[in-house]
Amino acid sequence: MENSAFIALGSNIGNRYDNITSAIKLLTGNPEIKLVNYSSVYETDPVGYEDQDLFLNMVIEIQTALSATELLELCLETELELGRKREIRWGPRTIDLDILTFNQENIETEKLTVPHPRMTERAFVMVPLVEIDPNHKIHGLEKPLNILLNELPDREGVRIWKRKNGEDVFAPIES
Ligand code: A4P
Ligand code: MG
Repeated sequence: MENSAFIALGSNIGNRYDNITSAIKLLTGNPEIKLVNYSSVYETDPVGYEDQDLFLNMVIEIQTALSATELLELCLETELELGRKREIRWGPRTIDLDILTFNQENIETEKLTVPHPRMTERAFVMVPLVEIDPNHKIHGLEKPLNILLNELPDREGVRIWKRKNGEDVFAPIES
């Protein structure tokens, strides 16, 4: 399991929490993937296409023996399995799985761009990511993630919904 990746999960259709936890179970059910860490779950205002319901978003950290392309394929299969239909770009979705980073690699193929090109502009990605790994540095970016997050304007659109540690204990995934 030599590769390390962060994956962002988002859902705003149906039982959003079920969709997110089912996706994590499907991904980590793969023998080539090990769950290393996960964030709290956040409820977030829609970004990009605003006339849609609130999202739940979170981030997980995994170790994997899969290549980045194989991981993307698994993410796309998992989205389909959970009933994802692609209709409107940035529109409503049962589940969206985005590979944020893969080791320290820069990947630019027809199907895959890593680091995810919009990740540092989006508080719904950055808040959960910084919760897990505040000092993480993205290859090619000078500032660590927590500094980049502090510069984002729309942080109040991201509200804690289920805390990982605390009174509302959150243990969606047996790993
Ligand atoms: N693709 C390329 N790079 C990647 C990557 N790093 N990870 C390709 C995953 N996929 C990647 O994805 C289209 C294609 O992107 C895939 O087939 C893959 O080959 P998609 O999921 O169908 O497209 P999308 O998600 O509609 O577009 P996009 O640009 O990924 O959207 P974003 O940027 O993910 O935004 N607001 C809130 N509050 N919370 C959200 O989660 N999500 C979006 C989607 C908009 N607004 C949101 C949220
Ligand atoms: Mg996507």
